[in-house]
Amino acid sequence: MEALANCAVLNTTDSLKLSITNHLRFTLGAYIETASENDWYVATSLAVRDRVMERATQSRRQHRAQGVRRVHYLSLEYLMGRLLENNLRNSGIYEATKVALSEMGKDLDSLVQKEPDMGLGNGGLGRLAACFMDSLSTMDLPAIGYGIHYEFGLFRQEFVNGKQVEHPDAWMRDGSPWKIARPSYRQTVHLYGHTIQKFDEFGRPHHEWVETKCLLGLPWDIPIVGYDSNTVNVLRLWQAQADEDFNFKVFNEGSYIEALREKAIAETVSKVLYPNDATESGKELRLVQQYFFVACSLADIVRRFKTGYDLPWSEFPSKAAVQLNDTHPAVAIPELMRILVDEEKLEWSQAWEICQKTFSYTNHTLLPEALETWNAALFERVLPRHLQIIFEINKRFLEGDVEARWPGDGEKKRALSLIEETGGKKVRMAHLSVLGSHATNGVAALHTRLLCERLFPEFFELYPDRFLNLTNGVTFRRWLDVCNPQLSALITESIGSGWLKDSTKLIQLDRFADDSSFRERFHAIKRGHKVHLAKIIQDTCGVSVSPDAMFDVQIKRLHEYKRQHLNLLHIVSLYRKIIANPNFEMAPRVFIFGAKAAPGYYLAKNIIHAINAVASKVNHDPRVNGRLKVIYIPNYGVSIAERIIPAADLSEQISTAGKEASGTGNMKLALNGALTIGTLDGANVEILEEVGPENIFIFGLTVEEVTELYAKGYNPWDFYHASEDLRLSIDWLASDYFTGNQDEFKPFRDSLLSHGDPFLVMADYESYASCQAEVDKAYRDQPRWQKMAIHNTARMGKFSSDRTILEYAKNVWNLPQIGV
Ligand code: GPV
Repeated sequence: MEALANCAVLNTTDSLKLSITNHLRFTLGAYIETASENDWYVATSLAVRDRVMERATQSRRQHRAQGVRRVHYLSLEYLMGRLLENNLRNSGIYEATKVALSEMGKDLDSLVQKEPDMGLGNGGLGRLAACFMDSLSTMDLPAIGYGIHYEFGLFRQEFVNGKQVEHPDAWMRDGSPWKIARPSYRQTVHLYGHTIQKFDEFGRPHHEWVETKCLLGLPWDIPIVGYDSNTVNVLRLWQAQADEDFNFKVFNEGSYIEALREKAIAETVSKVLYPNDATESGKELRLVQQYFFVACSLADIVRRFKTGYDLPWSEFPSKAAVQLNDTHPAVAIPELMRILVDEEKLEWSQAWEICQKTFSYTNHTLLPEALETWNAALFERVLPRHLQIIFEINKRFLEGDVEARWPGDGEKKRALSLIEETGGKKVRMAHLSVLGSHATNGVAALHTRLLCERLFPEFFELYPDRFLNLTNGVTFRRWLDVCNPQLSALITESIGSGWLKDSTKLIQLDRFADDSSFRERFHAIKRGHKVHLAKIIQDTCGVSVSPDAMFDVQIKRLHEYKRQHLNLLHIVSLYRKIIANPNFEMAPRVFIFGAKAAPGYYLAKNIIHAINAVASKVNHDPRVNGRLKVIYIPNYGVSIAERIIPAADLSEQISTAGKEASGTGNMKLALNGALTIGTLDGANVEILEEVGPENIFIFGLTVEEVTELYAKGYNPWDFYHASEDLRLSIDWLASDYFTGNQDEFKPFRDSLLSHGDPFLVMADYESYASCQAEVDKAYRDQPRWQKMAIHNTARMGKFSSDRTILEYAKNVWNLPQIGV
């Protein structure tokens, strides 16, 4: 690893041994002889961190010296998972560390398991942010990630009698060796209060925001190590604190306890991640969280601009790009306006131009229930000045560009307004984001097309050049090199190691599909992972599964649009057929689910219960005779995903067409040689283009067919009556057979029938079931299956987040790659 040659001496086994033992002795005060496994994990991480911090400082110094433009990625979620192994492999010291530890009688692979997941995100959006951080460092792009230092990440899921129960996730109860407090960069944030208008000596009005409440933001930095690169960027997470002399009046009046109670309230702001995935909740604390981290981050960016350069404000966008990860940080737009107009006294129009040049926005969903709007009255109470600014932006927009383009057209103004007027005023954060930025992107080709045609048609008409597609990707380091080192080594042996940094090279693996000895090795690696996963399943679920069965995997958040219930109906149908016909032939299958439901999402929880109820019947029914197992792995998250994905044979990507913006699990699974059964939705469309129709199983209605079906009038009962298989399966599931209570899954059945089946499960069922029969046939022809699997791995090069991030850098941020 050439890039690290300058610190080669630090990376020898002896040097690592010394560092680890020094940290054990001097940082942790432990005896080497009696140190706990956790002590060893912490000491090892600190030894790695020392080496990484050195490079973080160098990167920062270099970025500052060259005065480069930086991207600031604003995201309310980062699903980082564990850091130790990733950092070791990315910085090329995994082997040396493994040897160092083993010479001291310790096993690195068991130490890495001690690390709790850093689960500060819900699902795809948060994991995408984590993959992007990896790619930004790997591609030597100057970047800072900003987010919230949640004390509690996404809840830990447990099943009690098959039902989901949530527990707090105290991921940093024991501290974390990766994060470093930066008290000198603390920021103050104002909230609530009211505004007053004042006039300067020339009679010009300006606004002051007064009688606010104050919060402090303490930054924690986490170094982000790139693979084979010199750049170490940081992820900066803000923790909310009460003002030092918080409520000193109450203190002085002797209400010491009362004052401390208020202090505790201030600190709730960064206490916990909201567990809703792709659904907005509209709660005041959520708005406060959003503003808190945005205000801290922008103040930090502005501080760097003011202290680092002596440039006019017009140059601000040439130094700072700010990416909004969905609308969650969109309050950054009025916040920058407030800073420029109220504090820096810029003219409105100049401030607005700076704003639009600075920001860009990624949309991650078309689902109407996920589009954020804020009740204007609530917004005004929390951020009175920001609401005024939003009204002013809106007024100038509607009277300016909109009136010029569609004179006198009230309908167009209603459609484009930042304020929704029906049923009480609401601020539309998506409209604010499109208007306040120079670029809006979707996350897969189909999604971007629908964004332009259906979600923002008027904006697209007005500003067609602002819209672009940037198809998602995943980091091949974590999602192949770290989670599947055996396959990574086989690939490197076959085509060299260049593919880890230049994913287009992966295609060189394609020709090995015809090499039977390669196929055997590829298959043996898959089987090894299945044996390992089988053991995990035995330990966590108490069910034994055969590694020779097909591992059919659906891992993602539980959501009706993702249609775990479509999968379940098909399982119930197979179960029924097996019982009806003891000689029913099928390749043995293990259906594996992993999914958390938002705690308040009643129907999703009912579906979880149904899957568990079916599992407990199927897994204990002797008539099934090994053909079918159903496993629901509890507490799905990044680390367990790293065990499931390398072991998967089949990847379920079965959302209703037009609903999944992209999906990223689909990419990780195909990369690890799982075949996809999927709809023409999200990035599946592009996966099909890459692997070819002969290497994927596509079923179901297309976006256009869905539209036609609704235009004709959709009635799920038609499908119920037309398919005996479907009818018998639904009725059986809703009977008392699975739980002893025939009302248990009534919500589930009602949603599919009397409540109109909003995600077209009934309409797609037959197509899905017959596609699954094709899958069964293909699996029984193992040489064919393995060829298909290798083609999948070889043809995933497009879906590296390095490619995605270079497209952002070129087409949105105008960022150069920095060489050392
Ligand atoms: I909006 N996504 C998510 O995980 N949480 C959200 O709040 C929203 C979107 C997801 C989409 O559902 C996926 O299709 C997509 O792959 C992912 O964001 C990353 O773009």
